[in-house]
Amino acid sequence: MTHAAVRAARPATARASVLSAIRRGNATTASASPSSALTTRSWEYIKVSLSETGKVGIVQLNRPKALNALCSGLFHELNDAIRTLDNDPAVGAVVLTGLPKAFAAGADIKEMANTHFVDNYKSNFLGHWTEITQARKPVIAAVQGFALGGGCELAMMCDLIYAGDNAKFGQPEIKLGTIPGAGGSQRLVKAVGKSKAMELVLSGNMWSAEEAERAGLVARVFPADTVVAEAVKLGEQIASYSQVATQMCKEAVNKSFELSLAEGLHFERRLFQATFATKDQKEGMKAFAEKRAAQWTNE
Ligand code: CO8
Repeated sequence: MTHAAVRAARPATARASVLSAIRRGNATTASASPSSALTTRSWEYIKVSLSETGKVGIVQLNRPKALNALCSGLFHELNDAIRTLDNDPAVGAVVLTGLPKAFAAGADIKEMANTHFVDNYKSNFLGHWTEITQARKPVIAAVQGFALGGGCELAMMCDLIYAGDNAKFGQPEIKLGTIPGAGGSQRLVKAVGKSKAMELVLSGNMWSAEEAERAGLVARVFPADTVVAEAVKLGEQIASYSQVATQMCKEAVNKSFELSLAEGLHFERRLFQATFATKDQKEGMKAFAEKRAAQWTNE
């Protein structure tokens, strides 16, 4: 679908209501949630808000002077926020976004430029970057502007990527005399295949949002100013389902990266069978037969 068609297909009122849902300070229904403390905490590198329903956590990388370069402190804050949102029963999904010009322009080059191998090795330098991949709740990346190096890798650590039409994806580490260090040579291959990954990693070139979508890196492209609202809308949809089934869906899809087809199918079948031990499966199928909306208890 073209951007014009996407715009036309979305009623203005729906757009407005989604946008109003992410206005900061509008999280009235969420005040009882453990995550509400995140929205008032004083952060140095991020901002956290909740959707109007309180069911979607929105984490915004906010280091504008450095185009959201990913310094160590930023990752500590990000991990704190994601951990709290992930452990909050009121939250069903998380959106991770950046600024209009940059989702993140990579690891902080100035911070790491003069570090050395032995120290980095001993301290497991940047090892805490991958904590976001441990989240059990779905994390949706909403990317505007540059997603380069570690920024592209961070987006790939999320469960799926929505891109604004101004997004630029790349792994330019080769231009700095180094290589991708957080998935650019691994997750990228799984997302787009060897030839396209090689081209991006070896050239250091950037892909437009359309190229990234064509390659399968990005699920959908939206006009840049609507991508966060669209990600929140998807988060609300996900949060409206059973959290148990959602967690199992995410776990099963992620296992496909690690297991052979036979092992993966075995894992999927066991999880599918396990859903029949949940109240939500009973409720979901009963509600279907009774032609009513399911009332999930997340049990
Ligand atoms: N690190 C530190 N500072 C940065 C970074 C960065 N990655 N990117 C931009 N900045 C800073 C600039 O230095 C500048 O600061 P100042 O105003 O103080 O000079 C400010 O942000 C604005 O940047 P520009 O003036 O360069 O803005 P432009 O619009 O002209 O250019 C670009 C935008 C093209 C994005 C450009 O800034 C750029 O090329 N940035 C670097 C991109 C890059 O190479 N990223 C890869 C970094 S390496 C990496 O990510 C490895 C990850 C390994 C993870 C390992 C985990 C275990």
